[in-house]
Amino acid sequence: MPDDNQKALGELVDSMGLLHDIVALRRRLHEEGYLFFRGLLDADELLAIREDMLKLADEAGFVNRDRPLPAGIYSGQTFPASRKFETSPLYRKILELPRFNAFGRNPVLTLLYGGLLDGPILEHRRRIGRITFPQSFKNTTPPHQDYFYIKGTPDTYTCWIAAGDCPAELGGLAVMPRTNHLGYIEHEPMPGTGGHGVPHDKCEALGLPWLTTDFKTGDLLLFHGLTLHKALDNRTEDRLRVSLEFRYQRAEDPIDPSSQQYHMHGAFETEEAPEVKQTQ
Ligand SMILES: O=C(O)CCC(=O)C(=O)O
Repeated sequence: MPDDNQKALGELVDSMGLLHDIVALRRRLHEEGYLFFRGLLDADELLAIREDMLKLADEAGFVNRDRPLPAGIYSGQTFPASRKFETSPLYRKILELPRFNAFGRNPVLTLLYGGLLDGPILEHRRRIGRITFPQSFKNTTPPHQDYFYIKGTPDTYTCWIAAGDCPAELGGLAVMPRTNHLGYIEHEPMPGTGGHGVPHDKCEALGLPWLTTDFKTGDLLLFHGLTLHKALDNRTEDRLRVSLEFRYQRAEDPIDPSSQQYHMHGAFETEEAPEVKQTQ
């Protein structure tokens, strides 16, 4: 059974109407800790990335071949007990995909962040292309602030992007607005997950709502490094959730060396650097 992490969810506020007003967007980002843009990004490009990722998942045996590949239906094959998605050969291959890597430098994101951060920006090499399996609730990303993992500067901004429509039951992302003003909150080991986070009851005690939406391909959610956020459970019977993360900061701010490496650097079984020809 999923835990209670889907209850009492409010709706993200769409900032598309402020796209012409960068000062208002900066103010809203500072006040709320997040910005959401419905349909800002190129949906065709995202669907192509989704297909690239699903092809790799299919080669690894995780996609049901009786259904069209883009539907992303899970085959039911389990990971060996000793291996997590993030250290698997499949994930490592995803991190090498040229179209996925190039998306972090697309002009819409680059111009938007340049405006929001009001100067030269740096995009982290630590890009993430995630596949989340249905009914795998212990792997649902717990509430956390990215600063705990990303370090460097708290003024790092994450983009979370669904590659394929992602209604709430497929497990989108939820943010807790205005938590960027609370400073760093202590993170604890989250039993059974292998990761750290802020326990759900501690988050609820803050008295702020969790906000999410039924994400569509092309939507962009971005948030500050101290904004609490969490994944929702993928409660579907058999659908794979496919999502992307890119991170940006001011070029002049401190950066942790791990953000200049591909994600999970040092943790894979084979450790040659993934080759990404177009974007380096
Ligand atoms: O998609 C997820 O499961 C987690 C995403 C996340 O924590 C992030 O984008 O920082």
